[in-house]
Amino acid sequence: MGAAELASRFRVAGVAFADTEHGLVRVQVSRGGSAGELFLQGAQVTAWQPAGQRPVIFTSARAVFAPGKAIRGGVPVILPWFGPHPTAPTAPQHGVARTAPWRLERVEEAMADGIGLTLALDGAGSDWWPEAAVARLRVVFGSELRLDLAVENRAAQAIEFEEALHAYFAISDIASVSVTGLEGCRFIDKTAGGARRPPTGGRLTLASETDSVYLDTPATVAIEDPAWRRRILVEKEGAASTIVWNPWADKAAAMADLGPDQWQGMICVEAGNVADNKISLAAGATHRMSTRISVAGG
Ligand code: TA6
Repeated sequence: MGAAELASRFRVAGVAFADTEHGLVRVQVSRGGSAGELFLQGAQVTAWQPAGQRPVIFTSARAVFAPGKAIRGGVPVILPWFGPHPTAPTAPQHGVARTAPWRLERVEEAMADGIGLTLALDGAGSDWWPEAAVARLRVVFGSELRLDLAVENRAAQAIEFEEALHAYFAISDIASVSVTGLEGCRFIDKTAGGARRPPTGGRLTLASETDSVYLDTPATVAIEDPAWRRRILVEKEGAASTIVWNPWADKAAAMADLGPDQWQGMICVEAGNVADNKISLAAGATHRMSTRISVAGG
C-alpha cells in the first residue's frame, strides 16, 4: 500500500505518509512538540525527538534506504534470530523482519500526547522462517517512545526464536557516557569469540569495540550522558537480554553505511531475548516484549 492509499485510509492529525525516491514508504509523526519517523520496511523507527530534547534515536547520515537493505540506525526489529543464522550461513544477519514489508494495521491517538502505530508481519512463507507465526509491533511516539513486540505462534507445534529491538541512541561522545543497570549481570563478550564473562559490578564505560550480550538483565538500563546533561532510560518488560554495542573506529570505518566519523556519537542498547534467553513459544501462544524509552534531564 503506497502513501496516498495509506493517507486516505488512516486520517490522523500529525501523521504524514510519503513514498520515498528509493521505493520505501515513510511515516512521519508530530504531536505535542515531539516528532518521530518510521519506515514500513522492517517497521523500523528511524527518528524520535521528544519536545525540548535533542534527537534521541541515531540514524547514520550514510544509511541506505532501499528495498531489502537494512537501514543503519534507528530501532531495527531483529527476528527470528540474532546475529548469524544458527545453521544457514547464507541467511541474512539478524533475521528477516528488519528488511521485510510490514503492513500498517492501525493508527491511534495514544497516551495523552502520543500517536500509536501498529504494524504486522506474517512469518510464514519467508525462506528462513517457515513457521506460521505473526509478529506485531506497536510503536507509540510521544514524550516517551514505546515499542511493544508481540509474536503469535499459529503453528501446531512450539517454535523457538530470538528477538531484539536493536536501538541506536544519539549521545554526546562514546568516551564520556556510561551505562548503568547492568552491574550484576553476566555477559557474552562477542569481541572475544563469545567468551562468558562474570558481572563487572560497576557501571559500563566504553574504551574500545564493545559487543556484549548481557543475560538475565533487570528492567531498567540507563545511558548516562553528562555532557548533554541527560539520561536515556531504557525500561523493559519481557526482555531478559540487553545488548550493548559500539563498533569503534576500525569496524566503523569499514562500514560504508556508518563511516569513520559518526561512531563516537552513537551507542546501541538493545532490549531482547537472545542466546540463553531465547524464547520457546507453545502452539497458539503469544510472547510479548516491550521497551519504554524516556529522557531525564537535558
Ligand atoms: O547488536 C550488536 C551486533 O550484533 C553486532 O555484532 C553488529 O553486527 C551489530 O549487531 C550490527 O549488525 P548489522 O547486521 O546491523 O550490521
